[in-house]
Amino acid sequence: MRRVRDIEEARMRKGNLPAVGGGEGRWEREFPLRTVIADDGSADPAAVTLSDEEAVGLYRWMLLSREVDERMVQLQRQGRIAFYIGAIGEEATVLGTVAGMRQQDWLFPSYREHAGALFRGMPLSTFVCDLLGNAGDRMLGHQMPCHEAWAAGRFVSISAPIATQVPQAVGAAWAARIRGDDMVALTWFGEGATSANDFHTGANFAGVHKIPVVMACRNNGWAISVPRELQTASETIAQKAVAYGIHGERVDGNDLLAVHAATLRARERGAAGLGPTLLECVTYRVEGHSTSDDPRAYRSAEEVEAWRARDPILRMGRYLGWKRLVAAKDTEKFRAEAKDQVRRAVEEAEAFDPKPPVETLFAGVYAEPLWQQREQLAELRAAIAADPRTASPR
Ligand SMILES: Cc1ncc(C[n+]2csc(CCOP(=O)(O)OP(=O)(O)O)c2C)c(N)n1
Repeated sequence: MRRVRDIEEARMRKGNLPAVGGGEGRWEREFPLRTVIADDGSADPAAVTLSDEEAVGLYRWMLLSREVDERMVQLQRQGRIAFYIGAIGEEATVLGTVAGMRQQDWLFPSYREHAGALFRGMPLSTFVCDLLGNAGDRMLGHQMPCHEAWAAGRFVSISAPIATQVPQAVGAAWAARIRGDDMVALTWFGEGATSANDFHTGANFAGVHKIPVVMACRNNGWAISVPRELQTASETIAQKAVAYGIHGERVDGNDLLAVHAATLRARERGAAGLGPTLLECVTYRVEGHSTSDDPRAYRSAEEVEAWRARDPILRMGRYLGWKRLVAAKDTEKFRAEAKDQVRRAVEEAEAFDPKPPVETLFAGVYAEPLWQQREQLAELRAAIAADPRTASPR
């Protein structure tokens, strides 16, 4: 605990930039933090890779993502869902990257990128059904809540075991290249995941074989209660690319335009046969790790407040204001619409039966149920017939 406090104090001395590198040396210069939106909201038009319409659209996606996260935490607190893990403060990183990819590209998320699934067409009510594990849940209640997949949108299942999605993305991209498909895979992970074996396995293989993959690191400063500085002695995450002979970049992850432009560059490199990119998006996890976490136990309110002031939604709002595309009253309207959209989705989801049919308990496990499964199912049916509360959700 003492050590964490020392780290926080050091961060504050540096202008409270926990995730902007642990030192002031060579690597921060070698991998400069790229930004597009200036503090006053202005941007160099030559650096902007989104049309006005796309920029407004993505702003609305960020607002929706925020609303979803806030509402789902409320549902968890009310006991209506069991668990939630959101991306408050990381919206520009998630949406800037997914919007920089093409529809044919497969996405390999960690566990905070729900906005990516929604952006790729997963209906919001289906997402909520998944959280409820009810009859509308496409995972049939087999997954942990908050572990959605959306195959139609090429969004692979959320992956809780740290960094396992990295070699999976590399493998999928390799397969696509062998088949001659124009597909670049995108995978997301936290900075903590760059200490895990699978990150290294994936990065190494992708480097050797020049695999078309965008490795997007959401450097949000914390791996649950472990600060970035205790996670890795690297000054930046981007510099880890050097060890694998791959391209690395570091962008301001709270600047949607910077993230989008960097993703386009990374995708282009991959598609052109130049191999993977490790894209470090410097952002901050403003809330707890998940609904099971209380970050007040291990970090100061001061640090969090300083990051709230750097909110990616405010930043994008300033840009759109500078462009005269969105005024404060428009934001209020967008917010109200997002709220309504989420309210309707929750209503629709809660109208489903609270559990998937009992027959689906073993669905998708074996092509033909095993005798043991048939026996267990018969036993369960008998128990439900004897006392229907056996099947009740709570
Ligand atoms: C292999 C494995 N070890 C440990 C965990 C427990 N765990 C869940 S999230 C997490 C921290 C991950 O931090 P980071 O990669 O920085 O991502 P963030 O949560 O900050 O987005 C840990 C240790 C796990 N899910 N999988």
